[in-house]
Amino acid sequence: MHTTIYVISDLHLGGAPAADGSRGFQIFPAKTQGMLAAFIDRLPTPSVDHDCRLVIAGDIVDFLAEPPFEAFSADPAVARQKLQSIFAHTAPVWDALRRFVKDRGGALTLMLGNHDIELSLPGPRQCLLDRLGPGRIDFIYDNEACAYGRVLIEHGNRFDAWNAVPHGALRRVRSQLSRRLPVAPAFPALPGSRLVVDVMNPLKADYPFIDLLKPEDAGALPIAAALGAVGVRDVWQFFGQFRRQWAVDYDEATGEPADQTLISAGSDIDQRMFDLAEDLAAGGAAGQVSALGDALKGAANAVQEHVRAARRAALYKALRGQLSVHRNAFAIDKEQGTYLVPARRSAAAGFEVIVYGHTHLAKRVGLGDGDTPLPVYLNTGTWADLMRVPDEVWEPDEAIGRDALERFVDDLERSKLDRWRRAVPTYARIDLDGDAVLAADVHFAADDAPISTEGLMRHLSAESSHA
Ligand SMILES: [Mn+2]
Repeated sequence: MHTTIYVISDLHLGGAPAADGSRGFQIFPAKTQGMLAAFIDRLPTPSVDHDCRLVIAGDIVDFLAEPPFEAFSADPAVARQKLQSIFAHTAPVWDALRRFVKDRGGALTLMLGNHDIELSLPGPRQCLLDRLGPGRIDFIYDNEACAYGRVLIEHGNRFDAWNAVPHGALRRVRSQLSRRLPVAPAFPALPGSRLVVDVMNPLKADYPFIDLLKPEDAGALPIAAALGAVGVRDVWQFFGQFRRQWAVDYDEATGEPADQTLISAGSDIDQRMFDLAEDLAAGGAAGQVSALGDALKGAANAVQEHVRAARRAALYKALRGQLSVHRNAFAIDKEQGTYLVPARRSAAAGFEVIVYGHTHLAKRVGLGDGDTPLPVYLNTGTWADLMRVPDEVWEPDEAIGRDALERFVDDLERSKLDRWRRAVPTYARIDLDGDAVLAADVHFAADDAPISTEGLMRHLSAESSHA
């Protein structure tokens, strides 16, 4: 029996379009919805000797983009309403999934991420299944990974200290909710979600690019501080408390991400990013920035010229402070240790293909000795929009870098985001004969070509098709 498994992730479906028809809180605009629906309709129809499975490996929808904005929608009725609103704004995708499952007999596996944990609550979960079925549908939560023979698939957030879900706590919430009993203690919002709702969302009116910075971790702190965000210190403190209080709740069976070699809690990078953020919020010209943080909540674009200049200087410092993180973002064969270390551990346990999402950056990294195609680590990338900072910003020559940044920020402030913002949808495809892996790679959805760094740069810099 042949099986082809397609894996996509990080759709972040949700958010209402703005009143003027622009994207508003959507990072998955209508055009990409059409592409995704076409992709799903193109998937092979299963036959007696060839099965076809689609796995959507987390961050399917984005509850953080739905008003009223909160880091976790604890009230299941509210979560349900948000899900209905998401269905209404992204109907072509759900219609295509339903055709695949119900009309064509395709197998669909849904996995929980970190922006869609409310999907696991009893009410929303039933809503989701009703929208898609009947048919062969699995919904995987409670921190289980998906294993198909020697293929391991997971969202990848459990290795990210800002966005790992305390699944033990989430399971207790569900157990209470299913009996309509009061939930105590309340489910703790994730630090990454607090960062989105408390720090980044208020910046969106003036700096719509802010929600393209993924995943939400310490790297966003200096940028937010540079843009005059309030609440950076609060979120940092919350992060520290959260780690101490909930570390035991990540994986009840093995305690795995409590293992400091796997999860990057309190790492040097986190501390350095926070220090830089503090520095930017307190120091010199940028000091005026925070003092005027309230301007952000008032009329959009009411930011004065001298504040704007201060913010640019601070933003330049913030971006330059993250050079090492950004440099390899679009190199498809370079992945952070945060994800490679656990992927290697899974390879050592016998898996030949390890697939994560979450980072929004498509990758293919060989885990074997030499050039053997297996074992391999794949990252599915994202169908949500990506933002590329122009290369010149990283130039060793500061004058060139500053100049490039000036132009970049000009565009961002004028909401000419289209020049820097692209959807470059990707998917992983794994072909199996029984348990034997015949092929495993990540492809561009636009032309089905295997990903390459050159191809990715070409897609990112292509003339905007959004405009
Ligand atoms: Mn995620």
